[in-house]
Amino acid sequence: MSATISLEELSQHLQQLEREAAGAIQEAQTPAELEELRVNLLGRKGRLSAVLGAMGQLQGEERPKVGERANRLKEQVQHLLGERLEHLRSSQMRERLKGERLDVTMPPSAVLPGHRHPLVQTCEEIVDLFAGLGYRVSEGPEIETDHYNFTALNIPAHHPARDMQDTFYLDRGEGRDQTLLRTHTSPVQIRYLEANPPPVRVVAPGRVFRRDSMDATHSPVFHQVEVLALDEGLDFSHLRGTVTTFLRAFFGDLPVRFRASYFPFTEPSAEVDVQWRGRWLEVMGCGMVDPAVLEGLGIDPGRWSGFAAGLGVERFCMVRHGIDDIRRLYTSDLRFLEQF
Ligand code: 2NL
Repeated sequence: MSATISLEELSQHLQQLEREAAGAIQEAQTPAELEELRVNLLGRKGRLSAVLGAMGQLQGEERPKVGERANRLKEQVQHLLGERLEHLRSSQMRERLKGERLDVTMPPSAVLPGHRHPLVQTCEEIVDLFAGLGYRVSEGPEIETDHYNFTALNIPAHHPARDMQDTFYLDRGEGRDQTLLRTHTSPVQIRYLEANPPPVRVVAPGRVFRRDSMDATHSPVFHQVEVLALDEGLDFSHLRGTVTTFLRAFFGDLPVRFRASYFPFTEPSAEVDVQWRGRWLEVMGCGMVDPAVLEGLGIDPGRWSGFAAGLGVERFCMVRHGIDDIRRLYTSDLRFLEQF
């Protein structure tokens, strides 16, 4: 006859199992470890099953007592496993939240700050300088008509700027109503003069369009700022003083020179150069508003005179920052843009 097991011994086994289980569960560090424990303790081939298996050796009336005891132990172990699992999960979540915490009070100097695109910064700076001289800021449509973009500016019928090669013409309209993408922001000033009697000081920033292929110095879309002053008694010295003051405010105190030039909408006209790092660079065009432009608007050129100037924002931005390729300003390369 095989060695029998007494009720006493089985009870001790169960007690020992209870102690060991409680200790092991408290020490488990991961849900996976807990699952392993559950299989070892409560699984079909686990410790509790082994104890229950030995129950067959007990006398009939003793079995229910041990059975009841074993069932209580099973429930207790399940409860402890559940508690520990809950605890591990919530501390895991606490750790994760600690790592993902966002400190909304952190000062901006501690993170990489966002900023405006260099082109936008340049444009705002230019507009601000003229705003500081008393100029009103005005904007207008990017889709213009032949009349506002060319005719009102004294640009004659067969001028090269009107060529299909240079201008994006749109389908709708014909004659003076022919639509096109504006090639400069001058039409904004024509519209401003139609709505506001002189004296006028206006600065017109915006996107303009020309049929150029993209290369290091050309883009079919670029940005322009034009300024116009119209008053009694304005002459070339006012133009020269305003442009020189503006350029020195923007680039610093450097030599500025005016060269005679030609635009259909100004007479006389000039191109303006600055001496930047020892080299003369052409940066803008200007002139006294041609009397024909004023007459077209019903403004008496005998009483009112004015000056105007226009510049490319990309060029200003590139000269200021030593950027050698206009495409840099249009390719959204953050490693490049973050430098400004
Ligand atoms: C350039 C030259 C210029 C103007 C723009 C203008 C506007 C009116 C009347 C007369 Cl409403 N003139 N604008 C005048 C001279 C030059 O731009 O090189 N732009 C990039």
